[in-house]
Amino acid sequence: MSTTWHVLGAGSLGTLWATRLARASLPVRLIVRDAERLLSYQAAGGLTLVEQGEANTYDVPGETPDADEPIRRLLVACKAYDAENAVAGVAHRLAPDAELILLQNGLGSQEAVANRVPQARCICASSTEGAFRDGDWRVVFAGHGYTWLGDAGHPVPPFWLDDLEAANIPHEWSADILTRLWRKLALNCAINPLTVLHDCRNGGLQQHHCEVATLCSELAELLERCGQPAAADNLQPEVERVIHATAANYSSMYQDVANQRRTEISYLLGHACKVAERHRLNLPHLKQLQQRLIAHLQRLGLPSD
Ligand code: NAD
Ligand code: KPL
Repeated sequence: MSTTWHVLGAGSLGTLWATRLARASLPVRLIVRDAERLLSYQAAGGLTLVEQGEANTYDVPGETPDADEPIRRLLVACKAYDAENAVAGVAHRLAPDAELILLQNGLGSQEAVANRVPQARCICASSTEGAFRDGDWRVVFAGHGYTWLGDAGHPVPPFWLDDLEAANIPHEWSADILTRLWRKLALNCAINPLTVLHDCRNGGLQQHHCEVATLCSELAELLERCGQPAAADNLQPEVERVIHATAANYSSMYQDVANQRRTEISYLLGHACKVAERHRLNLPHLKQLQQRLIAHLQRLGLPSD
């Protein structure tokens, strides 16, 4: 009998994973916030995944954090700023051999979760898949990609990667997951805040080449200093390649701001600035970018943490 996948967070990525696991006949349960959300979920009749215009609904059983069943495998699919609290809400149910898969972008939330549940194995993920919600309990699979998974403290891959294979979730076990997370964080820091401040698509940053280059050079300095030289390697050409390849897209932070949603700033630029400070590294442009972004979010009445 396969171990049940408990999915915490019925948003874009949580639904994308839960529906594909369910489609492969693997046992999945969805943990929603509270009894009210559970009623709403049950009334909807399941989770809907829209792929290439075709919608399919999967009757994934739902439950609240205070359900009885012990949790052995937990997919944490909340935003970075919600992850620690959400995990704290189910910590009492974690089995002694529990494993957590953390889907959060950026850095900082993974450590906070791991400290909260020191007995559990925490596996970090970095994903280039794209999905968005077009209704309650409904998600559109918008961009095919890949998910890298890894455990910085324990290089042996878990046996349940077979479940991901069966569910057609493209993935790879990564021995250097921290390097991948830092590289993605650096890309996001060089691109996302500027798209918000210049109010443009990613391609609009081609007009701000010098500003991007200066940020890349400071980010590379930070990566070198915090023991991630591989993540610093050729950062600027990679940022320019991504700007070009995604020229027509709005960055995820741009979309959050446009939809008046809280951003993950503290786990991206905020984390970079915090680590720089810890290393007594002076990165004036990065710091100024953080201050400009915070001021911008505050002007819009959005949380700046
Ligand atoms: P989302 O906002 O769509 O979903 C998060 C869900 O978690 C929401 O439904 C929210 O209600 C739920 N949640 C929060 N606290 C909870 C709690 N205590 N109990 C139960 N549920 C709770 O977010 P998302 O877009 O799926 O992003 C999740 C993470 O994945 C983020 O860090 C994001 O940056 C990253 N990511 C997202 C995408 C994407 O395409 N959406 C791609 C790559 C990475
Ligand atoms: O990941 C991204 C995002 O928008 O969050 C890209 C497209 C790489 C821009 O930083």
